[in-house]
Amino acid sequence: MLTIFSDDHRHQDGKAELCDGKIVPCFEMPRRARMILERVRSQKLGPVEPPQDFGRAPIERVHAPALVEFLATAWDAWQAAGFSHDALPYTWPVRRLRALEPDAIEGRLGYWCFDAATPITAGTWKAAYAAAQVALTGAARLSAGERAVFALCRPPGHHAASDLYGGYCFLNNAAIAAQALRDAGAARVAVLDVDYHHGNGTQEIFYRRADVLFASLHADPRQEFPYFLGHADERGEGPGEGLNLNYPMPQGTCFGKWMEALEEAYRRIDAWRPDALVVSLGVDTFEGDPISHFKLASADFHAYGSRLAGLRLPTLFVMEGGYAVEAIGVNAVNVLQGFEAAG
Ligand code: SP5
Ligand code: ZN
Repeated sequence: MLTIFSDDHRHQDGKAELCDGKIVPCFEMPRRARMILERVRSQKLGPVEPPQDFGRAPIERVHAPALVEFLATAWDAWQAAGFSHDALPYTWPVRRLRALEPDAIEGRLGYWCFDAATPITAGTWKAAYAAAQVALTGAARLSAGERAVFALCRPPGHHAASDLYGGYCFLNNAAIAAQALRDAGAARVAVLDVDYHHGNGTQEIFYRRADVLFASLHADPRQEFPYFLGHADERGEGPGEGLNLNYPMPQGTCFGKWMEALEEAYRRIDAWRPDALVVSLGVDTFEGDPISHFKLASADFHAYGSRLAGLRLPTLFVMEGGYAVEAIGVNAVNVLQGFEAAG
């Protein structure tokens, strides 16, 4: 399988995030991508190629230009305000307040970002932009006839909505790729999100769309981040009614139960007859993940990778979460090898 990778991911190297009331070192770190790349190489998964540059236009097919401009300029504004440490928000326009963008960068962060765990650093834009180009290059190769491509994106993307970032995500790589597949001629694209956390950003972007189906297996938002989206009764709206499929599961879920949800999502995707599949590949469902609570073992990743090949669709794997850094390469590449083993 072809892997697309950009070394520019290393420019997102945040120092700290707010986690359960404590400032802790960022879980989303450069070593994650290095470990995955190392495993791709040692397992001889296939060639590794750098991304092409498709510019900002395909990013703005799913994101508000104002968010993209904010991300591209926030660090400069932060520096101009006299700060040199990572930029995190601390006030948000929640209910009873007004969602008007203020002038002060300290307030603008809370306007555009929904959590206090996604630091903007000097290199954030460079890294996030590169990750989007990695996803776009993967989509282009799929459109050109590849059976499957691995977009080794970092930072991740599935929590980023059309005009909101957060959850370690800045640009929604999977949504950008799905839209690019549509624009290259695929009439229907399915996005299957297997990250431990709900893909709230992807859901929002395609919620009213009849041409993109979104299915997500994740920890119940009543128990887990992102807390405020991802319930089973969110089924899409208008032309997208019935094309948003959420499978929330309790903390402690084992592979058997998880696989039952995957089978249900599989049937729905298969019955919808899409032209391409985008997999938001988070491996934070692993039993050893430091911030998550599902119980998948490394071999389980190989098993469900094999199952995904059964859909017989051109498939783009887009890397999302996974924080057990020593195992992340094995787990991610196991999915890809399982897929390939099943043809
Ligand atoms: C892409 C992705 O996986 N983003 C996940 C963002 C999760 N951020 C919140 C983490 C909160 C962890 N709190 C539980 C700590 C357990 N000791
Ligand atoms: Zn996650």
